Amino acid sequence: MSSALLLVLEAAWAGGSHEPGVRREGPVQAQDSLPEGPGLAAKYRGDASLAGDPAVLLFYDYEAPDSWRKGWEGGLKYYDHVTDPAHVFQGRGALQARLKKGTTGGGDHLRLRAPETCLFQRYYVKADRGFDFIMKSHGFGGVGPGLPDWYAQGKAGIKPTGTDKLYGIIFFSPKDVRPSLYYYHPGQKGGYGDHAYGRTPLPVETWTCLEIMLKVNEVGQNNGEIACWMDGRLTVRVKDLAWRTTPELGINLVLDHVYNSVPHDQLLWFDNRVVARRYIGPMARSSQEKAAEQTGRTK
Ligand SMILES: [Ca+2]
Repeated sequence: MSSALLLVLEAAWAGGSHEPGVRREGPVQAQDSLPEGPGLAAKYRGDASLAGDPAVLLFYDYEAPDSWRKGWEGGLKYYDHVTDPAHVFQGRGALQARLKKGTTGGGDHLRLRAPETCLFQRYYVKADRGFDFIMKSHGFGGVGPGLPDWYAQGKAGIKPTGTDKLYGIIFFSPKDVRPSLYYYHPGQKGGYGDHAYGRTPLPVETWTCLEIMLKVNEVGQNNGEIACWMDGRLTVRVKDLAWRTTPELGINLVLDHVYNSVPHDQLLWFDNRVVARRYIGPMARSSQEKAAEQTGRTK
């Protein structure tokens, strides 16, 4: 990350009706601040009809048993559809990821119809008790014209050229499982991608809203970015990235998690996954619904 500016943010905002109060480390200009708290989803209580918003490209509530596999290369075989209310965030269905001891897998992707320049992806995740595994979660990729889809994920250890690929994904850090960012760009130090670590561990046995943004640079400028939010709080932001040297390289892949050598059986649940051209933010809920969830957390 030789030329990129990494900003790790410690958010004081705790949700609800409070205005964001963010202590920033580094020279952040007010005019280029990223949104926090409520976003696009605030207009659609319970995410109802959010799928129809013009800014939304993909929406998954996992209510149907198997339609969520459609279009995904690899078939998302490590997921089961579950309806146990204990593991559903919203509605009647969610996905359960099975990470079996000693297994390696994942790395699925969905191809977008046309390259995009800035996308957001929000989802809810819940880790089982004892979850301690380092793994990648959800993110974005891009491959240049004529290159196969798998090139973005399948060329690990090779630095991008600015015309061939880009890659950015949320991953859970070693030891305390902090949602963090892992990304490949031409300015990275070595063959493998750069890391930018969040500070807040992923809580277990409770739902957390994660969101990632990837914005490509304008060709000839280093104004690309990647950022991560937890429950509407901006937790990691990397600026000044030059992802590409040609306008033909954009974001054309939505990525699903990859994992290697699982140390012991682990489970994760996912619900309400959205890809949009605008900041999405947490799901809008009534005060009663929030109170019910808070009660559940303290049990
Ligand atoms: Ca659901």
